[in-house]
Amino acid sequence: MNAWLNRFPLSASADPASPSETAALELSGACPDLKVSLNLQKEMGDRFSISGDPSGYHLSGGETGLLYGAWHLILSHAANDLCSGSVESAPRYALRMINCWDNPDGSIERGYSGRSLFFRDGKLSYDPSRIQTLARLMASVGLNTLCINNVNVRFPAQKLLEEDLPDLARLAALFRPYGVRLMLSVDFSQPMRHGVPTADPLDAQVQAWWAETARRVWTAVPDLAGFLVKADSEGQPGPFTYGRNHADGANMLAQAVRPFGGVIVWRCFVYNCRQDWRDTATDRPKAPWNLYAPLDGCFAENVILQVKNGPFDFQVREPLSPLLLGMPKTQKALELQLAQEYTGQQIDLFTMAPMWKEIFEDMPEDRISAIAAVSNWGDDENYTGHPLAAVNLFTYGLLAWNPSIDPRQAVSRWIALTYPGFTAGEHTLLTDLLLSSRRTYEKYTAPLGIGWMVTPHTHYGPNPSGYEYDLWGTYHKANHEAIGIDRTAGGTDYLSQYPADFAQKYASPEQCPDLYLLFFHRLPYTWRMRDGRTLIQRIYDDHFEGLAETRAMRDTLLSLPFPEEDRPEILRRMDRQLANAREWCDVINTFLYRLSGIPDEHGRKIYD
Ligand code: GCV
Repeated sequence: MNAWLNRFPLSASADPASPSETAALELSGACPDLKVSLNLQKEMGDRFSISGDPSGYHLSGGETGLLYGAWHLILSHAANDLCSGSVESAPRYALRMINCWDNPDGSIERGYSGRSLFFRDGKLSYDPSRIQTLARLMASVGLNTLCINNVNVRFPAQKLLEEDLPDLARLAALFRPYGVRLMLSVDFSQPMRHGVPTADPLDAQVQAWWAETARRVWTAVPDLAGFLVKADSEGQPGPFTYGRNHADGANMLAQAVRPFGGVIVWRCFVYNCRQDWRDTATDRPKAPWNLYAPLDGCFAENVILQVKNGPFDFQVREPLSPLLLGMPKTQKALELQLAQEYTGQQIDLFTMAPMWKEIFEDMPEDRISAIAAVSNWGDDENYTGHPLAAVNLFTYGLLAWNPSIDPRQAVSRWIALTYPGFTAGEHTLLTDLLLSSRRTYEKYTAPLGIGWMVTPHTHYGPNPSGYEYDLWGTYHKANHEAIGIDRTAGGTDYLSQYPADFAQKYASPEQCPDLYLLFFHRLPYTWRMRDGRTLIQRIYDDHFEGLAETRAMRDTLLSLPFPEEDRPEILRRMDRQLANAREWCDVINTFLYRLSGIPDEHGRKIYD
């Protein structure tokens, strides 16, 4: 098991009752040689302050603040960087969430690390010691909210609000001492399972059903964080059926949960998933803004709109979703995806911290009030399938606490905690490799922001025409002359959804950053890039480079002294990544060569 806290066993007899008690236990278990006096100041909440030096520290904080402060000390101790002086720390966001897409049958939608840690055979069923490890993993990096079930709520997940409530209460009790509050994804049409003839949010019977349901649920789990809702999206029910808008739907639920301090996290991933590919008037990335921006200011105080980082769906590169820069009168959460659905499925390496840095460079931190990420864990022994994919879970916690973290420092800290035996040189090699892995993956997959050249449905491996004549609104429209979509004023006008200064960066193909070029522009293969290369040559070069970098990555990994429990798995997955990179490189280059008829200037092998 390669989780970073594997080296800090909690004593088997320990059964903490509260986060502050957990803090004391964790410290005494992990750092018996460290003298720490704890000072509980409830009003500090998640915040903590530390003063002292390695001969003794004073740690003050609220119930959870002490826990996060304790982990700060434990991890600093383990990474050999305990400091003298004082530290004050407060999280940027109160809600630091993980969303699991786990189904009651134990499967995980877009899960790449085994089966669910919570569900089996239609109900909650778990190993308490693994739950404790998960809770500790979350607490150790300051994560505090966990939605355990899939946003696609399919029967029998509804039972979590019904006869499975006592089981839910038992699970919540396991997480509570670690400062982790549960959340549930709910089915908007659930009242109809109980004799209510409609799920219309303006119907009094519906409102009464949700109010009574909230009362029952919060009686069983008094600190439940709230409900997460995917409505009117990819087959999920929602207010549209009744001619109502999403503020009507979200506010009705918000009213039901408000007496108990609950929030409604309402997802903005809504688009027409039955588009006709012949329809050029519809441009999928425009959908979230068109739907939600007019509703700014209409949502209740305890509603948070959860917005994916890009306007499509977690592609290797997308511009920032315009919703994240707009809707000033609405609370928003940024949604990231740790599960590597389109980004290598925890076979290929894809370290996300550099990508998140770019997101926060485009979006001031105060535009959002919460943060969420789709989980990348499952019941594989090491939790994340690929041992090195744990870096994304760890660094996400650091980011949720402080979005200005430096990606290099965050990744380097995870390596120090996970592979403490590495020399400084080995440590740097792995840090560099992980930090460059996203760019490498990007080079050998879909070019220059175009996205969507993956194998349909599984989303692993190349299939450039796979989605081209399908219903999902994800087209590249490559023909013999050109590729890409014009999303400027002369095209679909998606660009106008951004503030003018932001839009300006992308408006002309001459100025648009290369990596976003084909997201915003349709260009001939002979287009001259700023560096003098033609567009097609740049695409060929990227693909050959991506493959060469993957080969080099393999050599580096082979040279590193990973512990025996990780090494075979890392190398096995690396071989699969290399095969995948080769496939992508050859398929994309061949696809575009066959269309364009333009050979590689360097005469490298492209199949015809
Ligand atoms: C949970 C994409 C994924 C779906 C996922 C959906 C979402 O479409 O492929 O598996 O459903 O996003 O975020 O709701």
